[in-house]
Amino acid sequence: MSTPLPGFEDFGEPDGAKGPGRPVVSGEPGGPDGSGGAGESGGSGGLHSPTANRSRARTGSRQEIAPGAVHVPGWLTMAQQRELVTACRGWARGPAPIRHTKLPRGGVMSVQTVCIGWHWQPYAYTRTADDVNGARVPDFPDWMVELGRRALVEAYQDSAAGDGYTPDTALINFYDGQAKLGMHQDKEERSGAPVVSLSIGDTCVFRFGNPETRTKPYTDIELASGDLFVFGGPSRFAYHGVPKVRPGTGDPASGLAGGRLNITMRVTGLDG
Ligand SMILES: O=C(O)CCC(=O)C(=O)O
Repeated sequence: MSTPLPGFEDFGEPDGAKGPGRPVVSGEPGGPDGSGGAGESGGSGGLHSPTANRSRARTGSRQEIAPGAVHVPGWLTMAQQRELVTACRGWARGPAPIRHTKLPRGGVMSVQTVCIGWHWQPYAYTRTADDVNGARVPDFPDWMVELGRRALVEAYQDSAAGDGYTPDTALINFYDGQAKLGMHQDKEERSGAPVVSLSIGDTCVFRFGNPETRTKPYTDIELASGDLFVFGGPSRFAYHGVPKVRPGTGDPASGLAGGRLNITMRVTGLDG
């Protein structure tokens, strides 16, 4: 598919969103405590603020779903969500536009995906989007590496948890109200480093299982706009999926008037 699909690009384009891979807000300090408010509408608590996410999780709501798998509700500020939406919209335009991934047996995924750093297609990573238009995918930005490191510190409540964590790819998925993602493992990476998942827009049901089987036991949780989910350690290769999105549950202030955006940062362990 060579042109961006309707859906992600059409939903509530925020003012000033231009160009691929550049957040519009940069270097803005957070509020007095650096955290920003849960419903803030200004530019406070942007992606470059190292303190923006401090103490943002709703008190007592951080939850370990399985060993090494942690859900942190409300971790991203609204300003960060908007910046991420803008950056992802830029990447969705190209050089390799967002697409419904074709599966080897002829199926097509209902989710739309665009990649940065490395391009994923079933079931390998390459630097060029060979199943789209052959273009090289954008570099993985340093600000996202920093965000990934802060995510690990928060999820594992360990100031050293992000040390040495250098994600080099992200799969950016857009779900309309009907899209789903079947139970699968993220296993094309040659690294056991954690996966950092960020959700924006409509709430979804996220099913998190176990590394052995795509069936039970699993836990269903709701991932809402701004939520962080990290899975590493014994849960790094657990099956997971998205059986349902709840249309109309997102806040357009995130920059998405509808649908759900999910970003998973990973370490490929690949060279070149
Ligand atoms: O959308 C999500 O929350 C999960 C995405 C996912 O599992 C994947 O990209 O492999």
